[in-house]
Amino acid sequence: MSLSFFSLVTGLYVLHFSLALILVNKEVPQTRGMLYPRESETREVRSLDGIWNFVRSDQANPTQGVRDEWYTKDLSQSRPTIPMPVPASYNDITTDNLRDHVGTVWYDRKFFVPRSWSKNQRIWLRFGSVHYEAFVWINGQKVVKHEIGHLPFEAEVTDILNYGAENRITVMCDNALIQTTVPQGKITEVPNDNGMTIIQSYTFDFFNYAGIHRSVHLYTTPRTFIEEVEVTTALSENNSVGEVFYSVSVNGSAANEAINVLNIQANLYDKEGAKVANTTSDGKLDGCLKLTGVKPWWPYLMHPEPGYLYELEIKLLAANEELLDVYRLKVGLRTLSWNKSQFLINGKPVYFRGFGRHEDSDIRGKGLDNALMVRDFNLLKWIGANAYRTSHYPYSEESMQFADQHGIMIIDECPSVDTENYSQELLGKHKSSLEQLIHRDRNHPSVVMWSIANEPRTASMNADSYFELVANFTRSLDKTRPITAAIAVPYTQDKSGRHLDIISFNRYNAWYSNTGRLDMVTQNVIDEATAWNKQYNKPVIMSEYGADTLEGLHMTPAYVWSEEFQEEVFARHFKAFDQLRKKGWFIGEFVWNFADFKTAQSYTRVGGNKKGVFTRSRQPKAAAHLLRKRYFALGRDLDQCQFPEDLFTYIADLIS
Ligand code: BDP
Repeated sequence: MSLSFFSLVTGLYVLHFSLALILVNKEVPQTRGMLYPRESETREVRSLDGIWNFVRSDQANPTQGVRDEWYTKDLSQSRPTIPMPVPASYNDITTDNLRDHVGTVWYDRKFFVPRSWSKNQRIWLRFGSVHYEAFVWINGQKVVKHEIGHLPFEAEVTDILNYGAENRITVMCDNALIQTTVPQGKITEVPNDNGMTIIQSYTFDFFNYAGIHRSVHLYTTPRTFIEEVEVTTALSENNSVGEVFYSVSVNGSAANEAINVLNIQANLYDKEGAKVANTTSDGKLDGCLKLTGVKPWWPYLMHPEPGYLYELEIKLLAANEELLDVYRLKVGLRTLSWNKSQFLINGKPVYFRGFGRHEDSDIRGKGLDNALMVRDFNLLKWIGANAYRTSHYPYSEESMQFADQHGIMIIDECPSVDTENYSQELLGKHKSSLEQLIHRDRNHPSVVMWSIANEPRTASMNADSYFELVANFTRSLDKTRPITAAIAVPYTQDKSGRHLDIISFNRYNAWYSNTGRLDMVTQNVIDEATAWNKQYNKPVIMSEYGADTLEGLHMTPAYVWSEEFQEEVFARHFKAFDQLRKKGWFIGEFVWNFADFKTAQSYTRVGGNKKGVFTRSRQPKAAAHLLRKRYFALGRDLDQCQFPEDLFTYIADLIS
């Protein structure tokens, strides 16, 4: 072997090793507390939502506010402020180009803390979510910092507040996404007409809305209080006997001897308010409530009474029976199980019929909006869907509660989109996003699956060990739900599927591939789904398919972007799905997307992504009526649901 050949081979070998990343499974910080703020006889909740004062930093000088300590006085004393609604994304509120601002922005407001609140209790400040990174001060003192949007965070502020007086809260929010944030992005400095400017780019297909996206609350707890409640359920005897296992954590050292021994009194009430089970623990913080004649939690259209919820009342008692704290939450009794071909709820196989969605609307962006949420659930029920994926990040806690109540199943996705350039730091944050998500959502009966990523670049060499660590970590936090990821790389290249329980794949036949070719949909879908199943021997879901559609554009024969084309694309997929369903391992179909949504500017997007079955203002396109007929037909075929009276338009008396 010549020397030059030897060094070439060595060079390649070294190159191979330098590309293979050795990932270490490091611990991630554990979330504590953060129960959804609810009033009770021992707790008060106050909203800080409203109009706040707002300042954007100079893009070229994002840390100026911190250096100049803007948080030590009213923002208006440092810079002219503008009014900004909370909760809302700040991007689409003004008429100048705040939309494309990159870097930090500042919010502040004043609020009173009543004299009746005192240091005899604890006061907590809680944010439903701030995107992407938040730094919070009260009365000039730093109270909390949090990274990763769409997830709650809180801090105790008891010792910082002025009681019976005015207080100031200041928030700095940073929307910058880099290669080690979740999701990832890139910041580059480029020349423009005024010299140099900063550009934020990202590969994911939704607008990087930012700001205080969900509600801000102050709430009180007693000094010794219920910090965590974790609930799991079991059903037996043909779903007629139920068990609710609860586990409580208490925080607060006992200032008085009497509360050194704590007991939990747990009461379970049905929908009518009748007590159906109760226990009192003896010095323990966990236990089980058993009940007969259970009404299990069923998905919408799988049962005449879907989304049945009990109320679990947790009372923390001192040894002398003194009531220290009370927290109530809704509980649905259901079981989940899965195998190589099925996913079952309460022992019954599930066929998912749903959507990928976005939290997105005109003006408020990703800001929590109850009107929009209720409208969306009305539309989901109108169209006969039984599920959606929280593509591509955790949705509001309010919507999770709503899904519980309405029996809509959720595939709960963490904010990792288009995951690539795997690194130790990214792994840590990705795992942390799942830890925070599972901690927040573990008690929701509607959550039936965790999605650990959307369209990760799983063909790359490091994806195997990366996703093994992410999936194993997720499993270590919750063994009661299966794990999936929405994969888009070809099955021949994927390195993540073997770490999942259920395979989900996204594919745009007749749109991104074979554009306009309606004759190249059905067989391709059948072939690809079958190949995924063959490769991994696991249940398969088509988690995205669809076509951009401009409402009101009609063309026959069907042509891309027209309403006719969207309907045809759907129908060709339905045909594939029906053949796949017969194979026994195909368990669901999710249209992309529920509604049109905003994206970054691009020549492929007219005002955003138009693959919605509903417009951005939540009105149906023609395909919505078609999809509705299919979803109800599936509901009747599989789950014996009733058809709504207006499902079919009268055309003629065909019976006589
Ligand atoms: C998929 C992505 C989704 C996009 C969709 C599209 O998962 O976020 O919006 O494509 O391009 O690849 O419409």
